[in-house]
Amino acid sequence: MVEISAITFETYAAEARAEIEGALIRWTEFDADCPGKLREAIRHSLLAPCKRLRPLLVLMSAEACGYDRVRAMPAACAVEMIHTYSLIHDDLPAMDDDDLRRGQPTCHAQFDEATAILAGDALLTRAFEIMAKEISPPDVAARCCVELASAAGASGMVAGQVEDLAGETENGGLDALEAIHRRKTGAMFRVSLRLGAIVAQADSEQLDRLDSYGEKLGLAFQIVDDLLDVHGSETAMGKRTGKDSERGKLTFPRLLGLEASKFRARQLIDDALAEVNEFGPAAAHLESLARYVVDRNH
Ligand code: GRG
Repeated sequence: MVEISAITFETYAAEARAEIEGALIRWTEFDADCPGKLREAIRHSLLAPCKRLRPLLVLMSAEACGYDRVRAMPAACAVEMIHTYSLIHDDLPAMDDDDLRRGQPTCHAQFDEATAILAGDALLTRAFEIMAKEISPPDVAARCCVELASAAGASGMVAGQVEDLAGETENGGLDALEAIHRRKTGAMFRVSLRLGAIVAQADSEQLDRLDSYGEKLGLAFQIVDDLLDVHGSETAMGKRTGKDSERGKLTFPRLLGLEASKFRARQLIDDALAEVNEFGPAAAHLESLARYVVDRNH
C-alpha cells in the first residue's frame, strides 16, 4: 500500500473540488428559458460548501484505472447533481423536514416547497443530459446513464429511502439496517466508483474491486454519519444533529453501541483498503479518502 501524507491528500482534494465546482457552475448556466428563481434554487443547494465525496470518488476511480480525471468530470458532476437532488427532497416537510443543510437554509426554507421539489427534479434530469452529451464514445455514455439510473432509482437509492422512512417506526435488526443503507447511501457510493471505472474503460476485475471498495466505504460512511448524529457538532456538520434519536430511528449506535459501531466502521475501511491494494500508487487517493471518511468530524 502506498501512503501519501494528509497534506498531500488535502491539497489534491482541494484542487479537485475546485475543478468539480467550476464544472458544476458551467453545467448549471441553463438557457434563457430556465426561470431565474429555479436556477437560483438549484445553485443554492448544489454550490453550497460540502465534501463532494461522490464526485471525488468518480475522479479517483478513473485515475486508479490510469485515466485523466478531467475526462471523468461529466460523470462526477452527474453524481453530485443526483446526490444534491436527493438531499433537497429528503429535507422536505414530507420527508425529514429539515431547515439546515450544508450550513445554510434548506432549499424549501430559502425558497418554497414547490420550488425545492422542482429544483430537485431539474437536477435529476440535468445529470443525465450532461452524461449523454459530454461522455464519449456514445456506448460508454449510454452505459453510464443506465448504471446511474439503476443506482439512484426505484431499486436503489429511492428504494432505500422508502425503507428508511418506514423503518422509523419499525424495529429491524442489523441485517435490515445494513440492507437499507446498502441502497440508500451505498448505491451512490458504489456507482461513483463504477462510473469512474466505466469511463476509463477498465477491465472487469478492476471494476469489481472498485465496486467492492465502494460498497464497504459507503457502509462505513453511514455508520460514521450515525455516530456524528450522536456526538457531532451542528456547526461542523452544517445540518441538525440528534434527530435520529429524537425520532427513535434505527441506527448503528442504537443497535451496536458506540464502540462496536466505531469498530465496525474501521473494519469496513480495512476491507475497502484491501480491495484497492492491487492498484498500487494509482489508488493512493482512494486510500486516503477511505481514512478521511472514518476520521472526519463533518
Ligand atoms: C429523497 C430519493 C430521495 C433519497 C434521499 C441521500 C438520501 C436519500 C437522504 C439524505 C439523508 C441522509 C442524512 C442520509 C445519510 C447519509 C448521507 C447521504 C448524508 C449526506 O451526504 P454527505 O455527508 O453530504 O456526503 P455533503 O453535503 O457533504 O454532500
